[in-house]
Amino acid sequence: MAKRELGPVPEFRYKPGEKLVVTDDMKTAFDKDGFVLVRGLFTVPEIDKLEKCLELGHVTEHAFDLPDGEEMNSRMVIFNHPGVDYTGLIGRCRRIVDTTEELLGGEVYHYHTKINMKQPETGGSFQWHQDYGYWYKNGILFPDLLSVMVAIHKCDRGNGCLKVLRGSHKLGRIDHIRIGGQNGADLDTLAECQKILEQVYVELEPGDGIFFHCNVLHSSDQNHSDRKRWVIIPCYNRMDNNPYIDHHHARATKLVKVDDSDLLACDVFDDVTGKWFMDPSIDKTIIAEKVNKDVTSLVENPPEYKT
Ligand SMILES: O=C(O)CCC(=O)C(=O)O
Repeated sequence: MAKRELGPVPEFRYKPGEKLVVTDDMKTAFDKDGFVLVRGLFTVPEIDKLEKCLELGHVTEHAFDLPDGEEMNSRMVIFNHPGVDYTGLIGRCRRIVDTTEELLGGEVYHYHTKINMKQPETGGSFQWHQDYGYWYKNGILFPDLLSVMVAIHKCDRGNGCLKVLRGSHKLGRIDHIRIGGQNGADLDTLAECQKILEQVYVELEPGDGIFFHCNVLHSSDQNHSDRKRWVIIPCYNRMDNNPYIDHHHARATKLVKVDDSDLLACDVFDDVTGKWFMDPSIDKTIIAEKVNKDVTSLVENPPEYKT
C-alpha cells in the first residue's frame, strides 16, 4: 500500500493578548492529521514562570519513574485536578480549554495533567501508543479526549521530542501490550501503520504547543543530550463522556476556566491543595516507582474537589 500523502504540516500561531480563534483551517488540520501545532501558545515569561514553579518542588516532589523497557526511566508527575497554583492555571486557561472544546465539539473537563521531565542523559523513551489505547480501560466509552503538549524547554530530535504518525487517529483504537512499565501499541499493527503513515518529528520551542487526539499514535526517544526536555501535558475528556468506573484519574468535574491574562498575574506556586497527585501504585495500567517514597500523593478525596 502506498504512503498516505497529506502535504506540508500546517502550523498556527498564537498572538499574545488575543483570543486563540479556532479557524476552519485549524479544524480541518485536526480532522485530517489528528493534531494541531500552535507556535507560541505560551509566551517566554509565562513558560519561565512555569519552570520556576516546578523548580520550587511542591509539584515535582510527587514525581515517579516509568521504566521505558530500554533501561531508562521516563520521569513524570500527574495530577488529576488542576487546583489553584500556576501549574493548574496552565490547564484552566481559555486559550487551551476553549480551543479544546471547539476541537472536540463540546464542553470538556480536566482529565489530568502530566509533566514529563526527560532529564539530560537519563530521560527515558515513550513507546509508540495511543492514549486511548489504555484510557479506554478506565471505563471511557468514546475517544472524545485530547492532550495538549506544551514545551517548557526546546524539544528536538537530539533530546527526544514527540513523534506522531500523521492521520493515525483515523485507525480507531488498536490493541496495546505491556512494554517495560508502559503500554505500547501492538508491534505488528504498528509496523503496518508505519509503512503507510507519515512520521512527523514535533520539534518545539519553549511555549509551543500541540493539541493531539487521543487515538494519534505517538512516541518519543530517550534523551541522550546534555539538555533537559520537560513538557506539560493537560489532558481533557468531554463532559458527556464520563468514565463509568472510578479509577486513578478524574471523572467529570466542572472545569473553572481562567482568563489568559490571569497567568502572569498568578503568584501561587506552593498551594497544591486539591490537585490529587497520582500515586503510580494504584494505576493498574502502568508499573512505576515513586522518586520520593516519603511523599504521600493521594491527599484529596476527588468528589470534594472545588476551585
Ligand atoms: O513526553 C513525551 O515525549 C511523550 C508523552 C506521552 O506519550 C504520554 O505522556 O502519553
